Amino acid sequence: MNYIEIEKKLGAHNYKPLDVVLTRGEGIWVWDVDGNRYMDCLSAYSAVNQGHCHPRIVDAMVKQAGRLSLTSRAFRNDQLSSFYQVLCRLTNSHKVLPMNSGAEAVETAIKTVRKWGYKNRGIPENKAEIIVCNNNFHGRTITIVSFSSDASARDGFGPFTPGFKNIPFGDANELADAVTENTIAFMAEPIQGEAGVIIPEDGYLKEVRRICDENNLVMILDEIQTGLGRTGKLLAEEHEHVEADMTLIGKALSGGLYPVSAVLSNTEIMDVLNPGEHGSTFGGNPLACAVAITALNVLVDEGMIENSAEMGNYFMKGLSELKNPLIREVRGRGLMIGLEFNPGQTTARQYCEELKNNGILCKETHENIIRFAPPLVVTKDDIDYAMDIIHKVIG
Ligand code: IF1
Repeated sequence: MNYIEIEKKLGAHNYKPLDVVLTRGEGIWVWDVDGNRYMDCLSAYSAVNQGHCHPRIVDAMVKQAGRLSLTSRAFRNDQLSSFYQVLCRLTNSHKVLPMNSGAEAVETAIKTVRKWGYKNRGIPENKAEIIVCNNNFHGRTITIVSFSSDASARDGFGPFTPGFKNIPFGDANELADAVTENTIAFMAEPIQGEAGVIIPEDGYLKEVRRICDENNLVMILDEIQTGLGRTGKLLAEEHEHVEADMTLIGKALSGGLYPVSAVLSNTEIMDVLNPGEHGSTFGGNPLACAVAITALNVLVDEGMIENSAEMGNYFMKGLSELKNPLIREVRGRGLMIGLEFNPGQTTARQYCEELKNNGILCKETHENIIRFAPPLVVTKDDIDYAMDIIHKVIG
């Protein structure tokens, strides 16, 4: 069967994947339809932090699928309360609003803080303003691409949603300068993922926290990619000992088995929502909740967060020994790692193709950055295995 030809003929061309057709996964490994094995160094953009087809999560999913999958929120189900408890206990949050995709969590946060701005801050109608960062990636809905600074995410998709102001990422002074009387919130990724694993200077989030407090702004952190162990902490905000008012999680919340996202919030903000004002058919369904409860427990019980910190350092040490003169920088936190080449001198894509041909799957971001983000169950031996190949391919 010609998978690729059929996809090209019948599918929308909104992706340019590596030409590898996968059929099976286990832990850090995936197999293609010809039986070749690859080490997954992308983890579905951090959605499979717990490793492919984690047996405990699969088991929870299969059991719940055979019992009750969906009630809608017209009725209650017996999994939702446990999901809330596990999540609030782990993240120290007051309240949860469950959704499905990451983009829906972002949209939910935007709706909620706008309402909070009008109700609690007395912002004049339709004037609420949210400050966001250049080179952000928060998803692909019309409202979200309205504040993207990436031309390809926006071109041809207007008219856009107003109410956003963009500032450079990583400079808290820019935030302080951008605040107006109608500013209600600041939203950012703690480490920018799609932008190329951009890590702000130590102290940035702490300073952002201070400015948000000073101006009564809601601090929203999009931890959809950085959260759930990826950076070596449960949430990346912990590296700076700060707590956002709203935290968005998704991706690995299900270990990659099902789309599950959530908005975590304090009570004051979440309480502005009343029945009928927001929701989703599938949000908070029992199947999603059962899967997410187990995905969270697995992350903690099996020491994956600590392993991410330790193996991240080991992985980065290996990469820092590369001799290729075109390498500009290796940076990362935990197992969220970027390898940047000098722009214009080579393409990251060609190395990704060559790595794929040698049994390592990873993906370029922009033309000159490779992202390495294996599942958090990776071991030293696995990294040694990968590093031999990476050194052979990249030099
Ligand atoms: C694709 C990128 C990564 C995210 C953050 C929200 C969302 C994402 C910080 C939206 C999603 C995904 C989307 C996926 C590729 C991937 C991605 F390259 F596009 F930018 F990871 F870096 N906030 N990121 O990273 O979550 O609605 O997709 O569940 O193919 O678009 P979603």
